[in-house]
Amino acid sequence: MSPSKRAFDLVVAANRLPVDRVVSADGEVSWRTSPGGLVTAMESVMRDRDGAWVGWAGEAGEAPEPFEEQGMWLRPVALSEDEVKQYYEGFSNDTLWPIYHDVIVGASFHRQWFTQYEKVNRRFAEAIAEVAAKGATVWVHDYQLQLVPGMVRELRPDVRIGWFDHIPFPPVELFAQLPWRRAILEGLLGADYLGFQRVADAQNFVRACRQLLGLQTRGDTVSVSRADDSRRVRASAVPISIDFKGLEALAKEPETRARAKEIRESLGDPETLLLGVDRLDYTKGIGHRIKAYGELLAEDKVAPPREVFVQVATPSRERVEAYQQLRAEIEGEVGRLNGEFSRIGAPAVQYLHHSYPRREMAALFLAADVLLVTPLRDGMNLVAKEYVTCRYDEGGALVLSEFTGAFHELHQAFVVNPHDIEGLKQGIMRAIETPDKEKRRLMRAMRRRVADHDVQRWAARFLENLASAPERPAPAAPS
Ligand code: GDG
Repeated sequence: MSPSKRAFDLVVAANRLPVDRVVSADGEVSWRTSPGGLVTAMESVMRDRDGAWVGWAGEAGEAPEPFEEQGMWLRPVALSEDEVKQYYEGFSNDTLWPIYHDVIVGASFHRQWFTQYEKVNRRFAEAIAEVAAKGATVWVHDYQLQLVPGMVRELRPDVRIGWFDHIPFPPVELFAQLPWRRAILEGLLGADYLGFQRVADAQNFVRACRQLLGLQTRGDTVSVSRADDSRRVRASAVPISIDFKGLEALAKEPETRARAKEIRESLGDPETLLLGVDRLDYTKGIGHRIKAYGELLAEDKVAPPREVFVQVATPSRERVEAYQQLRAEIEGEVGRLNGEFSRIGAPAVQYLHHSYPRREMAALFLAADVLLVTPLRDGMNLVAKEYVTCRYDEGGALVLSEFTGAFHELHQAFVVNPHDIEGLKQGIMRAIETPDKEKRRLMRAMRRRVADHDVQRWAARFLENLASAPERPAPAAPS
């Protein structure tokens, strides 16, 4: 069989391939595993299986030929410059992302963007159909590929199709704004099983099917009944997690621990090091966090160098206007606080618009006394789980927004509503002032939760749910 005609029992599809193209100084091209939760999660699933991954390689233009990398068959999907603008930056990140995150910023609706979204989703579906073996399991990821399940079913009725939603699924009142709501729901209903981060997300989806498509629903199951297609589709919560063992081992390495110590020293060994780590995204509540911290500085409840606040804001979606505006706002606010409250050698806020290697992230987590996770809406928030995972010493405290998926699992966090600035300030102060012994107890409980519900368990649960999804009813006997 020629390499381009290989067929696989497990096919994963996500907007991006799990690798980045690296070109060395002498022009040699190689591929490096890209950082991020999805990749780490799926790596462990793909490791022992005969699996293929369908996704965009990250550069506009022609796609590289399919290739094998780290035991996976990678099938790149091409995107033109226009498609990147309209399918990815436009429809995915400027229409769907705001609607699915409670319209924290307004969504833009352009018919042309949806046309491109449909076109690209079809290209993904065709690539999946090409590499899936007979009866294969197909696992589609996230909001960029919501039409893919239906398209794959048309092309390949023999395969089993699952979809996992990494972000929230909005209440029907918001979802209903989308002029393309019917196409999206019908696309998703092409799957046998749909996985969501929270029970509420799965319920929102089921309700949308009932109210907008008039379908019958019962509990977590939607009945699709068309002349040519009569099935039941299940939608339930399978919250994502992280590779607990792998990350904890990295945090325990002497090099990471030494780096954590060095970070604290270089910040003047503060009594309390507060940390935020987020993609620079308006969903993450970075502005609310900075506002609350600014008021604590003004009230002299915190002061550098006794308290130090480090905010890592990883560059993200820099060509989308809302993200450019957000960056200007956050950087203006950080500048204002530093102008007012910094002392020579002791800045009030240390702001870093960079992305860092994994070890550096683990060292930062290990160094931080308080982690601030204050999103206005977030599917899960892996950073919260990574923090408790790195704290093998049971030190540290987590301030956690109730609008994250993680809130539904990490009950021992210092819970805040980021819209309530007074409450947020109190949450931060409680995290600083609670006695260490009590904080240790809380941290221990959160660590147990993540250790028991790690990413391997998440993937296994998703695949079990997919395998046991309601079977297609036997076709009626001819009369
Ligand atoms: C979406 C959903 C859901 C960040 N900066 C660096 C870096 N990161 C890593 C973090 C973490 C991941 O990126 C970010 O994951 P989050 O869950 O916090 O947020 P999103 O990117 O919005 O992810 C979210 C997730 O999908 C999974 O389903 O939880 O709700 O929005 O792993 O550590 N990693 C490195 N350098 C950085 O500078 N190495």
